[in-house]
Amino acid sequence: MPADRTLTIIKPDAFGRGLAGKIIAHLEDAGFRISVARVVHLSREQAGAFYEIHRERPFFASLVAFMTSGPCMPIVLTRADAVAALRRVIGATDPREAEAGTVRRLYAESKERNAIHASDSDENAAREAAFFFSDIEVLGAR
Ligand code: FUP
Repeated sequence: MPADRTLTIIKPDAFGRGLAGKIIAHLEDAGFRISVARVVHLSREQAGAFYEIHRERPFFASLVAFMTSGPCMPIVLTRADAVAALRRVIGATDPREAEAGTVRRLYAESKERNAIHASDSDENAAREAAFFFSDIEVLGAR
């Protein structure tokens, strides 16, 4: 995947509260454009596979329960320097530590129910985009 793409997920807390539109507008205002998007309700197996890297962490079971609690919205976004730019826009994992004006500061409820996911490297962006979308969906328009 080219370095100008990243993967976000509007998580079940934000999606269920009807905040998808506001969050997408926030991302578009920050210069991102939607490449491909869908709404999915993850199974426990799927959520566990997505967060495989955290499987041994104490919060893993709770995180999987949260991520399977309702639909969420994975989106591939494009922008120059996409991965780093999106990390800045979403703010710190814990909304109490997130800077004013960031998505998590505005919309997150807690460190777990934190409204939005963003890939943390180009390598993970490619892996995470491939988790939700086919190559044709991600790269077809290029
Ligand atoms: P981030 O990249 O900011 O989403 O944060 P991490 O990769 O550190 O964590 C992944 C997800 O695990 C977070 F979005 C929320 C969840 N998490 C918890 O629920 N509790 C914690 O103590 C840390 C992370």
